[in-house]
Amino acid sequence: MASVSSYSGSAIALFAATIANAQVMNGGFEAGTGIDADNWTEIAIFGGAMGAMASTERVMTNPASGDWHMEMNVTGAPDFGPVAEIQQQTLVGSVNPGASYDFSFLAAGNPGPGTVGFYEVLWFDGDGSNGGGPQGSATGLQTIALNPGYTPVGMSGLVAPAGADSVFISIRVVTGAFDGAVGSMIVDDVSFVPAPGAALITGLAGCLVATRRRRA
Ligand SMILES: [Ca+2]
Repeated sequence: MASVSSYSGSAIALFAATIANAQVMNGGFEAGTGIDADNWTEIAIFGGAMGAMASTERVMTNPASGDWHMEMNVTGAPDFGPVAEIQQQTLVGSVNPGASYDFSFLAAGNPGPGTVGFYEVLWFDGDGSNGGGPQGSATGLQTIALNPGYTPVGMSGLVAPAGADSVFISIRVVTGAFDGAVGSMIVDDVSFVPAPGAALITGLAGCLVATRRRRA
């Protein structure tokens, strides 16, 4: 009996998390295999011959919620400035033109010399009905203020343009091409959801339409 009730608790928690992150899949990084999180592209760009390194891994060191989060580390060298990044393109139909959305995540980090965190959300045409690919930037390229503790990051009231059916999310940390350039960033609870105010307005508009139809 104990195992049954703990299973239903997990199922309810999972259901709630799915609703909260309706547009982003696996925004809390709980699903995955080892260091690879499902639904996310994990990128680590480094090279040269002088020891530059980058890593992007799902880990359990310091989650904001659940058991897992993402960790990105960069170490620069005189011949290379590395990049550690996560990306996700949401499903076709996850965004409706004209609707308003809120993008948010939690980030913390140690911005050593030369290190900056960035994020950007691009409107995207995933089914190719409007030429395919990016349909403009929702947020512009934004820097992330990195503090030792998790801090909310993001932007609200993002209105989807005509031709957008999804978004492309990029969160990354970069450092310089010099000795001593180093930094790290952790991320959890990535969310891209309809703005609550917009949902309310849509609901009210629906009521007005229904009222008019009834009178007619
Ligand atoms: Ca998590």
